[in-house]
Amino acid sequence: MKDKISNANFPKDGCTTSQSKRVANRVITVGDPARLHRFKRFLDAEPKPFELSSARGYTTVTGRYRGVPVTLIAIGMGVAMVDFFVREVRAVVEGDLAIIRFGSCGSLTSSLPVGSIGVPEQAMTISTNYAHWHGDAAAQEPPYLFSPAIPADPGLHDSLLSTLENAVASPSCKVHAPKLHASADCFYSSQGRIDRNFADDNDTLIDDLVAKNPDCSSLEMETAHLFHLASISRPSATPSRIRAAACHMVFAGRRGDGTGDFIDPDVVADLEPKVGRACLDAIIGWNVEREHPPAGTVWA
Ligand code: R1P
Ligand code: URA
Repeated sequence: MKDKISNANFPKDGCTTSQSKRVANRVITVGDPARLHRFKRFLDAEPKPFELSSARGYTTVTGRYRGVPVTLIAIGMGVAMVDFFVREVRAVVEGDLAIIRFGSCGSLTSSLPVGSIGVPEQAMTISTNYAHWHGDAAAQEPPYLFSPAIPADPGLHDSLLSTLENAVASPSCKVHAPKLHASADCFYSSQGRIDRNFADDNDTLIDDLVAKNPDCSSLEMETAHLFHLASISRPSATPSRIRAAACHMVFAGRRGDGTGDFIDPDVVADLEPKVGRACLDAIIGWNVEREHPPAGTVWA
């Protein structure tokens, strides 16, 4: 079944994302390739990590961390990029996949201040409802749609949370486990940023979101789709599972007391390597069933 899917739908020599088959069962994904380049130095020097940047904007580094095969992949921004990444990695990796996303977010509550870390238990989506602007029933349609909550893998979430609490938490950096995070399909309109050049109809979006989802604490763009794909992956067909969890550094205050706050670059420089290392520690500590070393000479 898996071969059929790969052969029919995916390029023969690796994927659109150009990860080829050199992807480990344990994956850390970030958005920004610069973030990936800053923490790929944590990988073991030997065997020399495999590295590939694709024309489609993915950067993949596969190496070992404390002897365990791990892949780091920078995917850029947005739902489409997560979707290519997860589906194409699933198509080429045998066995279970454990994926941790390490990203940044905006905060909707003063209990998750700028400079803290959120490790959400669940994530929902905020999607542009095009029917609000187009078609016969436009007047009746709301501009944005809120999905139900989609859980992270509870075990991987707990393991990531406790690793971050031990390694990163300090008086100046709290590690929280918000019940709910939201991933929007855009950075501006569907995250409630006002742009007078467009009729986004989003002036009340953040208030509506929080009124309907009082637990929703933060906003970014990819995590909910990652949790969604992990939860609908078909263990019986592959046969294997995808387990996913995420942590976000809070970059911006979007609501309440912290509105307008933005993280200091020095705080990012201090936090990012600690969080990156904690993600690596959590992923290698996780028990991956049916683990296969990635293909390629250094892995033989
Ligand atoms: C927006 O600036 C980007 O930052 C966040 C959002 O999800 C979006 O991709 O993620 P990264 O910090 O992973 O880039
Ligand atoms: N990433 C987002 O998508 N939104 C924010 O507010 C901050 C980071």
